[in-house]
Amino acid sequence: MPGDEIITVDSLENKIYAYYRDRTLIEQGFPIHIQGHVLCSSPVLANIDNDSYDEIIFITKDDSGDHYLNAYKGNGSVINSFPKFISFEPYLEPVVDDIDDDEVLEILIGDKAGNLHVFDLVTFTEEYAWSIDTGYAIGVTVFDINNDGLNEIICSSDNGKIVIKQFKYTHWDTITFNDLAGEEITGTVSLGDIDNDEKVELLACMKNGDLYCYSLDQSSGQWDLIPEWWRILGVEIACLPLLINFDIDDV
Ligand SMILES: [Ca+2]
Ligand SMILES: [Ca+2]
Ligand SMILES: [Ca+2]
Ligand SMILES: [Ca+2]
Repeated sequence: MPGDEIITVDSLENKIYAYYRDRTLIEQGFPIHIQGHVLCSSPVLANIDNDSYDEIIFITKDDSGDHYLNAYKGNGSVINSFPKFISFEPYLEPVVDDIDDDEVLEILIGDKAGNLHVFDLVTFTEEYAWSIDTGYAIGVTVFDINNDGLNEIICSSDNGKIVIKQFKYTHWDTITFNDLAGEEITGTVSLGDIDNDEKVELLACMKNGDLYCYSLDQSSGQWDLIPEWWRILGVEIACLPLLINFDIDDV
């Protein structure tokens, strides 16, 4: 049924198609095509209205160059009060998660001035905004790196730094990685326990073909480079393979 688990695909014709898991094309309400708008992001799925189903969320740009956040239900209908006007030029693929433990989803969107904006997904009021060091935010991921039940925001920037924002209820801590030798990261970093030692690893792919892997020492808070996981792939890497199981108790 529409709204059941689906796979969405954006096309070069600025349309979003949706498929059931058995690869059947959903025809009711799809493909989504907003006339006069250019699709500016891949779709992300998140449950905005607290029913049992995810909505499809994506950014578009209209003829005058204004950007909008769009949200559609699985039957192709628009969610009330969307689209939302975005007052800056978005740069990152949007990421949706609850980053401040209030059981309300936020959406994270970077801009070309190097800031990361965090909005309440439902009301689209801006809750937080940070400048990401001196570079552009080129990738962001949300993950509980220290297993304390609170998500961290891990943001990679084009100047080879990784900035981690850590929610502390009264404030946010910032941890900056400076160890990447100024190499350009290809985008979002991946996190998970890749060697099953109950410590989380961070994988970052560099444009020069290197793959860096760091392990977090929880007691010192230091990220240690794991030499045996440092791979020189020797080819330019376009993106990072995803780690499938993010549960740090598991492999
Ligand atoms: Ca929903
Ligand atoms: Ca929240
Ligand atoms: Ca945490
Ligand atoms: Ca590990």
